[in-house]
Amino acid sequence: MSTIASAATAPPLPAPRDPKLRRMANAIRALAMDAVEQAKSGHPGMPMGMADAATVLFTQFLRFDPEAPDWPDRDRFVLSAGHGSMLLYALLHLTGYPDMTLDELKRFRQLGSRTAGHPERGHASGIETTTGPLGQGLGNSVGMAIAERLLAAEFGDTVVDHRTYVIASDGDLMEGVSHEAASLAGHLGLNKLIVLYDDNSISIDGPTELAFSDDRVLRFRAYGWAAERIDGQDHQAVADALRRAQASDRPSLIACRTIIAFGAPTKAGTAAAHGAPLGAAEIAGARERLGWGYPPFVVPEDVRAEWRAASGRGKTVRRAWEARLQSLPAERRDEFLRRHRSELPHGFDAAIAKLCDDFRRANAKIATRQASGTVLDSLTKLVPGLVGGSADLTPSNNTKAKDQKDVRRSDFSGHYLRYGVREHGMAAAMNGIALHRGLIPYGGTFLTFSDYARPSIRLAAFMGVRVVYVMTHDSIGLGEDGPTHQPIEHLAALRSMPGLYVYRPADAVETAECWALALQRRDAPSLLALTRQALPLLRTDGSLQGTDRNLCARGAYVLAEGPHARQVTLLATGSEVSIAIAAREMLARDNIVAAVVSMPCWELFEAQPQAYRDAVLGTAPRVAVEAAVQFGWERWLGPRGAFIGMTGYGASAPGEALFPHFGITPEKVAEAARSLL
Ligand SMILES: Cc1ncc(C[n+]2csc(CCOP(=O)(O)OP(=O)(O)O)c2C)c(N)n1
Repeated sequence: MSTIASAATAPPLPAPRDPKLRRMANAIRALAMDAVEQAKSGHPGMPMGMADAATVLFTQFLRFDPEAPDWPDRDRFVLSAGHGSMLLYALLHLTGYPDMTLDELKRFRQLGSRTAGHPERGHASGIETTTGPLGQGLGNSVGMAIAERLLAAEFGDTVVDHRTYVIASDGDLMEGVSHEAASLAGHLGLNKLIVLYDDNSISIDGPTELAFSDDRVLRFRAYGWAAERIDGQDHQAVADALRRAQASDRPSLIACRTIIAFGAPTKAGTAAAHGAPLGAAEIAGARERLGWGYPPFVVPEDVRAEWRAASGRGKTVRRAWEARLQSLPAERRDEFLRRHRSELPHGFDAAIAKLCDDFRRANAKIATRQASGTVLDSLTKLVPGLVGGSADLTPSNNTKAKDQKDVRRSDFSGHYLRYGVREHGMAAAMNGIALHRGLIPYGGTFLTFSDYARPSIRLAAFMGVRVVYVMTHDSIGLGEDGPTHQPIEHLAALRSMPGLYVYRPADAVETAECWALALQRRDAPSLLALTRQALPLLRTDGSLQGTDRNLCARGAYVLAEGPHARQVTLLATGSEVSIAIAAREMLARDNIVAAVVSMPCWELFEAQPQAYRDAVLGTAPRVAVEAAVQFGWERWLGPRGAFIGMTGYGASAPGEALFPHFGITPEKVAEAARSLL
């Protein structure tokens, strides 16, 4: 006789303590089952397991208002286990977010619907961040909680006083980025961060014990969190735990023991319910066991009314907040609102122009990382929303401005974050800070370690958020640290990422211009690739460049033109622009006319009209020089081009020795140019 339960023989469900809340949760369960079934794709298990905990959170704790989804002092809710997106869509629908209609639920995972497979940001109001790649949401939530503390310290807790709630899964807690993020959150004592962990012991491969045996509660306690285990399907237990978490002086992890696909007669508690439709028989059995006798996508009026009543609470809270905002002095209020509109302050352009002038006047040979530090010394005073930081490379990245104070556990009045050696956690937190709004995060590491942050950089690009990566030591020019630290393929890899603006300025003036462009672009991340080694100032000629025009804004421009029609065009970025300039002088001695094009940002250049691009690139043969792999340069070289750069990894030696060693010199560039004539 088979011991496997069938839909007919499955034991009845235990009676819930609170039948009303269970019915409200069952609405989520039914919508999740139905939408996944209709799409023939998706993840019903997690929404069904966490429906009770989510119902308690949304009806009794979370402060939100579907009529004003972006109200600045709302609580933030992050679904880090983004595969369970039907949980969020069902919640947004039931609480009355106008974007989330029943039709959208019926179009789950279809082209052009608001209900993407994972809760992608921007598709529908009420979604704070996209979290398909596990662990990212937790990282984002740490950034959001940091942003809340920083803004509260600046504007006061009468206008900034909200919490960040997260639902995370086993997968989230396995991912490395969540370890980094949790460790940082514990260190900073982010007590308004509350994570409901769906402790269902199931992942795709089967029971989590196959691969996951650390004690999560003890681990989070060791990070400095308050952590406890509860029955995640007991509404009272969830509410009590949330109340304790709200009162805690540290971030909280509430491990909610749940049953994946709770209610499903045979698939509950199994990996089969994780990521596939349950099937008609199983759904019918679940409806029966849950006492949900309604057709697909039908939510009875009494349940709908309960949900609406619960979400109606938010309006009163929001209105009270608006009144408090009005009571701020006008100037503070304007500043608060300007910051939330992501606008830069008046005087920004003038400050950049002055920085360029100062660099020109000083005409000093400095590294672009040093120029970046000088830019920050000035901009952090003018742009109070800038929040800097570095993954433990502050003195190398020059990311800390003179007047910036460290953010500390007990003091969030500073604007500089010591992220520790946590590049991925930093990048994920930066996304959260930017998504929160009100602040502009920038963070530093070595360019080669962009790989350690790449999944979060990709999400920044994908979501279109303004974060600035300050990535120094951008080539073999960094020298002695050797090939592990010398980026080779990184520029190509980063340039291949849609939506990311990669800047590689050639001198101090270009560095200031690229910083301006990065901050002016509200809807995309930017990455500044900066040198460790000193570079000569190239933009010395104010009359050629104009003092008030940002030449980097078009991505590439002619830095040096011939006295006559050019015979060759030398293309370069960053530290190699000065090599190209030197090559041009060598060629001039042989009466060969060469133009030098500086290309600090390919993405901006690509966006220029064809006529501009043609004029800059010219019709003469081209030689490109960049201390990196050629990959990608083909598009600029044309049919008769040559590339001078790297073909393999670097070496440990002083930077000045490495450029000749790898043949990246003016002589080689000139030689390549001659060979094309
Ligand atoms: C970084 C990353 N790796 C892999 C996946 C694919 N994936 C989606 S859910 C999941 C694990 C599911 O287990 P769990 O997190 O416990 O979720 P549950 O089964 O409880 O819904 C995996 C590996 C992913 N979304 N992100």
